[in-house]
Amino acid sequence: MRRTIDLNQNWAFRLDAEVPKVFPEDWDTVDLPHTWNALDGQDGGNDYRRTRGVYVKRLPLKPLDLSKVFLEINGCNSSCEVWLDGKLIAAHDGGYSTFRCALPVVSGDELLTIVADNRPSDRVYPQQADFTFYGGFYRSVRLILLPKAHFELVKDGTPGISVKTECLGADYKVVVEAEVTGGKYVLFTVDGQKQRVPVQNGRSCAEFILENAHLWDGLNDPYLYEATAVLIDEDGHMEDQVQTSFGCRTVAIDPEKGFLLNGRPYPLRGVSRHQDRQGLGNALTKKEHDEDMALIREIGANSVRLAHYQHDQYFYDLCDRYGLIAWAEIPYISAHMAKGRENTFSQMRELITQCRNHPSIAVWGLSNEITMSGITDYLRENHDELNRLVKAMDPSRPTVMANVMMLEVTDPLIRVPDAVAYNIYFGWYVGELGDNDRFFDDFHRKNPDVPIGFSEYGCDTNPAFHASTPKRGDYTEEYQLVYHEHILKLIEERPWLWCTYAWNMFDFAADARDEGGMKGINQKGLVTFDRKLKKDAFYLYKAHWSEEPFVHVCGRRYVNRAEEVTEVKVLSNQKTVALYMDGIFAGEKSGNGVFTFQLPITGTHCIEAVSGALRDEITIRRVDTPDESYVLKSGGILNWFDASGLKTDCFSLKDRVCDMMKNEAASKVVIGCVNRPGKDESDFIRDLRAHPEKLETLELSMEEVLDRASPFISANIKRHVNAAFQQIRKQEEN
Ligand code: ADA
Repeated sequence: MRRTIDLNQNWAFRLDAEVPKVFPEDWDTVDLPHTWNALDGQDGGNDYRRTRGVYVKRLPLKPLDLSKVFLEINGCNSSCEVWLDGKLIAAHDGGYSTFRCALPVVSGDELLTIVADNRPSDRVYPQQADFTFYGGFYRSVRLILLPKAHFELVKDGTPGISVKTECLGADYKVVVEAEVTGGKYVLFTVDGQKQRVPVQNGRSCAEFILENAHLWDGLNDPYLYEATAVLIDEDGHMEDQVQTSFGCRTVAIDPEKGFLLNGRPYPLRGVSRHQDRQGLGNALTKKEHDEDMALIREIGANSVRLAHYQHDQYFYDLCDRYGLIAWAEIPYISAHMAKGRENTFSQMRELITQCRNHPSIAVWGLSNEITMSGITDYLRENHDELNRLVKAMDPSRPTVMANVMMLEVTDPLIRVPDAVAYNIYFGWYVGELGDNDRFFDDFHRKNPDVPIGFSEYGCDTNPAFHASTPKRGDYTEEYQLVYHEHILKLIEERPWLWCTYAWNMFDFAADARDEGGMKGINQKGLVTFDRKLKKDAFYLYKAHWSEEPFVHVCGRRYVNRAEEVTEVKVLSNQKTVALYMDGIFAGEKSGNGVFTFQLPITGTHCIEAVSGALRDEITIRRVDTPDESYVLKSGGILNWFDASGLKTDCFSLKDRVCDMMKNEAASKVVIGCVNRPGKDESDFIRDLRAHPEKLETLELSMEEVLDRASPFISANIKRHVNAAFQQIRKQEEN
């Protein structure tokens, strides 16, 4: 039978080194999981080391081990090379999936060198996105020692066993397949039923019927079965064994009924999650994954969008175990790369091959905001082919796309996958909260046959900032609450939204960012990057989604209040809440999640909320002058796309219109922007449309023109336009 050897301890490590011929005694020593960007990838400046990291270890094998030795790497970003005694033996592109290769060992103490490479690339996704691409071997690495007859483990990082279920009514047909090398039979076991099936052409397959199958039914009852496969050789010896859990359930997405689980409406209401943590980067252990899952379960989410790449297998296991429906996706994101086509296919093949047994995964995400940098025929073809690949590999799950808000709701791309969703940020980047409602109602009216979801929404929030009159762009906890209250109402009124995901459950690293008083961090989380602080909006979701009784008084960090009467919001999933100020009854309210009180304040007060045996309290203080520490000091918003290395040899929003009009391609983009009617557009832009000759001498930058065009020019729209200009070189190519 197979054996495994953990290789995570004591690697010699050095950045930018050559592959050594002998063990480098003078290098640093690190343990895996490891990233060299744990700190510089989270401190802002968009200057984290993107380079090659070289890890070296002497193999710990004894002669008897030398049957068939394979190396398993569960996550290396973004590409990796495997060297044995100074000879390159394998390579892999893609930073989020499992990769395995055979190690042609002879002595067993060969020098093993693995190289992680997160340098910019024009063919490995992601290259342009609002999160840090940490470099390193950030998940576990181990050896797998196999007998001569064994299950497949190299092809697309397969687990060796795949389980496909088919609903027959109350019964389920379960097809278990295995790919093998050698061996005569495979003994399959499912729910106590056994079948011994001969190996034919390296494969073996068995069909079982589960009568009155026990369904995997989301949060209600995430029931898991086990499937085991044992490979038996000619002499009847058990050579190798693999197993997987699986679930019996059906998923579907309907344009009007939304998401269906086991045939009934089951609207996906959840959050997105990135896989990094303050101080650790993406080098997490099960402890961090468990903590994240516990927080997601605490608010009562029934789904999680695991953005923007394949997550650790362990996290999908947790979704299986606790009944959270998962959206899985590859990092085909922000900008299509002409040379990246094969990488989209290989990352998708690996995602499906490695994750298809998880009942929690309901959809395969093809891309995220991929049209932001312009739409080409190649991009469209890439999506058509990627969608065909997914449907061929796994017809049981819908394909989806998360679109950027500027993608026209009538663009043919929305009909490539089985369902679409949009990342919409009105009320944060621009516009007002009601525009989110108008967007989805407009989409649904124009495309009644296309299932629509809300794949991202959120606003950056620094728990240090507070205001009694919160407003868009102030980064206060109070505005985050107003924002999410509005969106929750939008969602409750639109059951046809097949999914909705708050972006994001946790603050995460985006080293190019510098906004909201925090460098290098996207602060749209309901929980801070270190998982230590639940922002008030966390409890808003808990009040609407969780059964666990609680009361939470908002504003504990908004202590000093320069006003005579102050608003105190209480969040709870109880029907009524009473409020006491300094022990004196101050009122009782009934409500649905949010209970708002207006309190006259004169000094320092203890504010206590009570509902039955539940209670929570905060302290606030009346002050004469506003506490300046609660207010974001002015300073530009440096979005990730501002600083993500603008190509200076190409045009950008920063260039003057008069200069761009001298370039044929750039002038077309300028005129396209001017001629594009926008909501509440200004006379300024109308005048330019009526007198295009003015553009020839207009010395404003294109960004200034957009800012003057309409209040609804979002940062996302700017990204879109900027990326189009970035495709155009400034010098006419001779
Ligand atoms: C986009 C993108 C996310 C994140 C988000 C934001 O929708 O898909 O990765 O960048 O915007 O926070 O602006």
